[in-house]
Amino acid sequence: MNRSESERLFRNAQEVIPGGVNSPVRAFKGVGGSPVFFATASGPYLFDVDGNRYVDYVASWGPMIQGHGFEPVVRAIRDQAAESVGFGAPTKRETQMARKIVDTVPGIDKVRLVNSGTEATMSAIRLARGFTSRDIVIKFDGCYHGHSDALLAKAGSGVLTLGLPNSPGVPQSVTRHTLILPFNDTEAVHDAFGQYGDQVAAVILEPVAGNMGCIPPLPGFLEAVRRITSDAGALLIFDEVMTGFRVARGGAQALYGVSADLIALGKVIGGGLPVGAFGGRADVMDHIAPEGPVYQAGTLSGNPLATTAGLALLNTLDDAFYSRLAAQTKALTDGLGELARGHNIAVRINSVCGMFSLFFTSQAQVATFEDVSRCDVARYNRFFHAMLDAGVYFAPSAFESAFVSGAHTETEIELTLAAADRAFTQLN
Ligand code: KE4
Repeated sequence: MNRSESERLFRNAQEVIPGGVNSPVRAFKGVGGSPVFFATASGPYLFDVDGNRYVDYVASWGPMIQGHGFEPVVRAIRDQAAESVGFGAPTKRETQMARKIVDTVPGIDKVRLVNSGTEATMSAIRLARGFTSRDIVIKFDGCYHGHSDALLAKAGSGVLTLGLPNSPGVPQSVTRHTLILPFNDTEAVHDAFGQYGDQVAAVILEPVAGNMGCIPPLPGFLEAVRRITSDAGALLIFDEVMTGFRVARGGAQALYGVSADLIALGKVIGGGLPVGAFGGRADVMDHIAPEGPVYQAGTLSGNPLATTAGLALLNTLDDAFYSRLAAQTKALTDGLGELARGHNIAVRINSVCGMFSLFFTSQAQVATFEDVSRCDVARYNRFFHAMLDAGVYFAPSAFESAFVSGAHTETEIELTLAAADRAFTQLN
């Protein structure tokens, strides 16, 4: 497949943008080769600058849950842009967006809109620390919550030693309040609270991890974390930036029946435009300025264009939509699994409604970051490029999730399975 124009544009981009991209994963460093530059998109399809068409499973990393160029969103943006793209003052639309989130996401009494998932989780952590007057935050290995300093931490030498920076520029004085535990490890959470219990402000996790590939919670894990945090007076923060309005209409809380104290949202709620949000119990949220003392702010937070786009999308996501999305996801992942078995290729496919990952491994399950690290990344990368050349665009990293949209029909599923059949042949 000819991608010479993408390669030329990438060379140009690298002259004026670090790494040629505005977010690292886009640079294809994980899979090798030169990133694809896209020109336009429609429904489940992307079209690159060389005129090649791809079935899209990145979905702008999640937001395009109804596919690209979704008419209700396009029309809403067009109409709002003609009125104003921003005032820096309250608008009715923000209240409508907040009401939609409060009415749909369990456990959210009040919500603050921000501009990214990073802002949402960073603000939720500051709020939890302010509300509890405690400093320690517990996160899990392989979970990603954006790039705020406190969360760019890696596990210390021992499981229960406090975090070390995992990026230059992050002071150790910040990450020493961050404790990193193995995901899906209830005993580790018990032990951590045994050692730090009354110092822990919050536990933050992706209820379905999506940033080490798709890793659903093991039975009982979310319930145990909920019980342990409640007993210790710590807050439970669900980072649903990826799972919110994706894995179910009420997100992972609805899917698993476990309620958090604070929930971070992003991606889908912006309809493709920059929107994040954090919300939760009113007694906690009322600690946020100007109502309370915990400071948080944003020039474009809740701006009319982004909230209009987000609302236009959210208003189309009813229960019937999620039933169809779950069915399409299952049809695709069942088909991929069957093809891999037919080619005697060992894969483990983890999936929940609307998102999934292929792990090239013979392990019986992939449930922790350690399991993920034992998977064959080189094989994923060869699979990725074989699919790309066959016109199917998966995430350019083995440590990401693939996303299905409401625009993916049986046609796209058959195209994808036919491409996978050829790709698996090339892997043998
Ligand atoms: P943003 O600041 O990128 O809007 O959101 C950060 C974030 C927070 N929480 C979760 C669960 C997330 O998945 C993300 C961002 N996800 C990545 C992809 N896995 C965004 C893609 C990128 O970094 O370019």
